[in-house]
Amino acid sequence: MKTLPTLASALILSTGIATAHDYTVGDLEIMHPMAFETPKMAKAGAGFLTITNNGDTDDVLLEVRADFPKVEVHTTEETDGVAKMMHVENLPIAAGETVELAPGSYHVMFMGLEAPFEDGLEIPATLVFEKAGEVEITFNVEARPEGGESMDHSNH
Ligand SMILES: [Cu+2]
Repeated sequence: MKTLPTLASALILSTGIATAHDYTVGDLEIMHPMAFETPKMAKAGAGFLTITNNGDTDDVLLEVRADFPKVEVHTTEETDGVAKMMHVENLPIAAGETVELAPGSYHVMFMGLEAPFEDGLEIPATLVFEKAGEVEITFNVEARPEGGESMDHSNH
């Protein structure tokens, strides 16, 4: 019978490619900011991360800054089977809650790319929260999983 690796050994094993990386600012924990590689001609790419508010006060993600002409938080809404993206000005991170920015839902949209995102690229960014303040993070670009959901933002 195979035993599952303990958490500690799993963490050691994960150092290398696609390392999970975390950041903390105030009561907020920011987990594994990443982006998928983009098609060659893509003019935009999407970033994903998870934010947990361990505090007793609600917070709000006000802004994401990165070195691109435009960076916005988007949400994806499906109307009549057509997925549409909408700009979210303020993303609430309620006390005790975890907000996931994931494919098909919220995401950070990097717009006006001059070069595609390639596997292994690191994208520095700053998250600006109403209460917790600013935190510098890095989005790690990862290869698209085989048969994964397409997140082509090229016509965005
Ligand atoms: Cu978008």
